[in-house]
Amino acid sequence: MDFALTDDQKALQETARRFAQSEIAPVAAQYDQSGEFPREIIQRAWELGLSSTCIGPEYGGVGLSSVDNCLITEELSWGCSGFTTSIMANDLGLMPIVIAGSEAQKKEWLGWATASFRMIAFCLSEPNAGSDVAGLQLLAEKSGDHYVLNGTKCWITNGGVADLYTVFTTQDRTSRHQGITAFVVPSDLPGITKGKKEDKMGQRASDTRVIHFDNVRVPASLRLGQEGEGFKIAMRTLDRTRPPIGALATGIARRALDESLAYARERKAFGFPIAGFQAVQFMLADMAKDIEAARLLTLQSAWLVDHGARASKNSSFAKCFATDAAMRITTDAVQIFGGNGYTKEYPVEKLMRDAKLMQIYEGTNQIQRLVIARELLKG
Ligand code: COS
Repeated sequence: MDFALTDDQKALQETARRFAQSEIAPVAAQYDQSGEFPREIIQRAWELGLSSTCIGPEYGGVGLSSVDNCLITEELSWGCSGFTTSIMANDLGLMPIVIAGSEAQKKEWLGWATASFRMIAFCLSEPNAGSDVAGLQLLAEKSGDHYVLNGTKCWITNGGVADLYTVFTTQDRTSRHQGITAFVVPSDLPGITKGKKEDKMGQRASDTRVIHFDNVRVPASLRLGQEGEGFKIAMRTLDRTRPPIGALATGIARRALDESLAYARERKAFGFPIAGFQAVQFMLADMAKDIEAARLLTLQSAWLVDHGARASKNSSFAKCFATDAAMRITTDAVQIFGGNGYTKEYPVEKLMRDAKLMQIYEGTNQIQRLVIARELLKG
């Protein structure tokens, strides 16, 4: 077992770290306040090869491994998880094409996504089907050589800014997972309308919206895989995209620890820096220990993905553990900062708000536990 990174991985990590420190962190609070989408900065991340990393070189992409992607993601998220969610959502949106696209579809759409800067969104959740994917209702009715899409998606990251959606539909609302079919859908097709940007508690730089599909005619050539294969495409996608969510959470947690260490060394109480008090030291020690565990689980699940194994259980370990840890760690960071931590003058309240979303998106942590338990009980 070798825990050492290769020289290429170190260089990649360094590129992402410098980008996060110089381009993201200095403006993160400003975008958090305004809720604007930082398009130029996201584009620069793409230009550096830090976004859409799952596209292989045969289609013009950088073709990073899942481990490489996790290394980048942790660094970017140290700068701001809202920016990083927008960057990583491109890979989430592209992954169904990587997994299930025909060679012709890959050439067309992955090639298109590398030819110039494009934003992508993964459209799975609906107002009445978040955790229960098999219950989704967006209807795709066959009409000659087209499908006609009607329904609504919600909580779509990059929803308002995406050029392309991967959309999960049903052809029969009663047939649960067996009726689900996936499509590649250009976002400018007639009948697609975008709701307002959600006014979120955290990760406010990322653009999250409702998307309505009203008689949207999608050519049959844009169907991914066969009719009825959409559910498994979605599940296989999430198996691969949950490790980077672990990395995103680890980045938030690492930032909270860095801020806490600096503050604890400086802030005095009873005549001494609070870093000298065991009550604070124990919190710092727990933070560091949990960050290390989160990173190891994350990289292990990414390694399994890279080795072609079905990584459902380990991806859920990583997503669930790292995001719960980030919530605890950012809450403790606010505690270490005391009253100051509860104000926007200091960076830790934003980290705590940002961390909360991590326990909810890409499958709530209750769903992760359900996936883990089912895998265990399979025997
Ligand atoms: N890879 C491949 N196939 C999978 C799979 C996976 N990871 N997980 C399930 N399947 C298959 C099952 O083997 C089963 O196949 P058969 O019909 O051939 O037996 C089929 O898919 C249905 O699986 P299951 O019965 O487990 O489906 P459920 O409806 O019970 O739902 C959960 C499973 C809850 C795990 C799923 O709905 C889920 O992941 N929900 C959370 C969604 C989510 O993360 N949303 C976030 C928004 S996207 S950012």
